[in-house]
Amino acid sequence: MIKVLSIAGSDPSSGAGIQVDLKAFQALGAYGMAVPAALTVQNSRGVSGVELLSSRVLLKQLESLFSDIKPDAMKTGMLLTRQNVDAVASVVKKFRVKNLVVDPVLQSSSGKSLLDPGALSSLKKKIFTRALIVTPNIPEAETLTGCSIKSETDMDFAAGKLLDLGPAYVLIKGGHRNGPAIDTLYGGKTVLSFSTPRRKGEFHGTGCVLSSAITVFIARGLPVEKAVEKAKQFVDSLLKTAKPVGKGRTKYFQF
Ligand code: PXL
Repeated sequence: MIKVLSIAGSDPSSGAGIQVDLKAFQALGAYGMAVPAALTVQNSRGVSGVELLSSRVLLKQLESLFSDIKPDAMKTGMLLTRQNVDAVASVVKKFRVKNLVVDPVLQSSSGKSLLDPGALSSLKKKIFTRALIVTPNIPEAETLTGCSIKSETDMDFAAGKLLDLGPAYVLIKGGHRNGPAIDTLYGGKTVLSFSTPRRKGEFHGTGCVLSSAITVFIARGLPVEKAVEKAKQFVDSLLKTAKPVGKGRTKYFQF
């Protein structure tokens, strides 16, 4: 049995965060586990609040889990505080987590901050260093590097800066740009681009599902290049059938 873990925020509408991560793990046939790092107050119209959870309890949960069930791969999503980032980093170090997928969630689509600005340097210094792959979208890559990304050259430069922080791979997601949705993977022998058609509408949880699917494929032992390719195809298949679930416009995935 393949076991995977998500450490991320809770989205009660269950289109993002640990709830959707578990759905993706299940859909891909893995045994999914989840530890919440923070809570959001959220419905299909957006995030209206963010609540802290104790980093001490987060650490206790992770220590308890890792002393018993070691995941084959794990991902991090919304971590909210520097204390949470530090707790996750200490567990990654102590239990020598190798297959670490880091989705550097910074903001909700509605603009709510999902990571304190004071946690950025810890995330880069303590988590990125130990990551197999980091998966920022363009706005996240801009914040993480301080570079503005307007062209392919800018993206290559920002990816280089992120790779310098220590992860083996960086996947920059171009979904926020116009034209086809092109994600670019840096860190292997060659730079690889993955393109899928742009689907109509706004979607909720795309980044969460992509990083969860990458986590499952890595846990299965696929090389990162193949894991990203298959995860991207998985997300595209979900985009085709996604539908609004509440009063908001954003479409949610039906697994
Ligand atoms: O998509 C980013 C994201 C991640 N995790 C949680 C979220 C969101 C966006 O709203 O709520 C918990």
